[in-house]
Amino acid sequence: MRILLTGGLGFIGSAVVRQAVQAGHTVLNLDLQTYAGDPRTVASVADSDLYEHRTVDICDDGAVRQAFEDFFPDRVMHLAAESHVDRSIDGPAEFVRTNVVGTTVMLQEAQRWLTAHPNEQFRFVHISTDEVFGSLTLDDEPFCETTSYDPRSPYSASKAASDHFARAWFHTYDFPVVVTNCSNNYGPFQFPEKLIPLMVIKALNGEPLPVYGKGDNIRDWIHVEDHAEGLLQAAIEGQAGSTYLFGGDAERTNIDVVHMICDLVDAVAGSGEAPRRNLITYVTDRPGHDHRYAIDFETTTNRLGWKPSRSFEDGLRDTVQWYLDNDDYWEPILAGRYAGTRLGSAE
Ligand code: NAD
Ligand code: TDX
Repeated sequence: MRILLTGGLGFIGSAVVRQAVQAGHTVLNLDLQTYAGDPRTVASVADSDLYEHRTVDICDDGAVRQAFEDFFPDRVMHLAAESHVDRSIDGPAEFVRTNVVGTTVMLQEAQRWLTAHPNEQFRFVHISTDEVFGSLTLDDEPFCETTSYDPRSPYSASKAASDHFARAWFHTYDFPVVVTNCSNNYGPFQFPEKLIPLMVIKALNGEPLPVYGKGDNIRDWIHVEDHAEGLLQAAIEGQAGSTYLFGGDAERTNIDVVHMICDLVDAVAGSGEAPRRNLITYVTDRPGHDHRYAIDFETTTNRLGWKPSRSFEDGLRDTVQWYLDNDDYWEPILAGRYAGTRLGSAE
């Protein structure tokens, strides 16, 4: 495939780039390199003839149009976004710009290009999140393809809007859109504002571990490499107009996740600060904090043959080890563009 991919210097996009290039696909990566983008995430493939990066804002229609004209893609994989719920509480406007306006620019320029260069194989894969479906109680059934949208944070509202625009392009213009919605990802190269890397790094440094509210919120965790495999399969085989859900089959409360991280860090990093469970500090809850997300991905398994291959226990152990071995990835970030401070407390 010739994949025009957005957001490929970020956490999930870079995993897709690494897998795609290793599988022999040609990738043009459009990424503005915001605070969340980092070229080190794709260093392993950056010298390949199959890979090119351009510093492009997805809201810049001229630059996006030029990329289509130069590259002649047969797939678009659109991952560029503002992705952190807490930042969306502090500054929602940027989420509207990137996630809503940026997505419509990508759809418009892709459609313009496809109209001029018809290709039956062409797919526009729009990558989204389970947060668009809202918040579950313990008794609710997991989200599925037909669950109604009920976004509750500025982040999830902006992603929901972008999903609606993607589907509108399919229904209105017969443009071959595929939408994917996935649960919480974890793994190497995740920016340290997110729960798992933040807790691992703070535990390694012997700092307080800020758990929001009572720590009883539930997330379904999927390893980023499992998600990237699913996304590439959806790009290859996905039916235009279809939605594919990806989940990790690993629902955990936040406090259970933090306990696991404390115990793993105690085991791999030595006993200096042990037991690190003593570092846990309950802090003011996230405003509008969604209680539970859970995904029923059986239809995706039936249609794509995909299911996650890594258990949360194995994946989390490997991830903790990765952050321990790669302090040269996160130490400069903490010394520069994100110091590990609380975001989105609305205080
Ligand atoms: P990330 O924040 O790690 O990376 C986002 C990337 O987009 C960065 O490289 C950034 O430089 C780039 N970007 C931001 N604004 C841009 C712009 N205007 N133009 C071009 N590039 C821009 O995000 P992530 O966690 O890798 O998430 C990727 C996608 O997957 C997002 O669409 C997100 O909503 C979705 N998603 C994430 C998760 C998760 O758990 N992280 C789960 C499901 C879905
Ligand atoms: O310091 C923290 N303490 C804490 O208790 C942080 C950063 C988070 N939390 C809680 C909030 C959530 O219940 O941990 C849970 C996970 O938080 P995040 O890592 O911020 O993820 P979440 O808000 O669930 O959203 C993530 O999953 C879906 C991604 O950031 C989104 O991009 C994705 O769409």
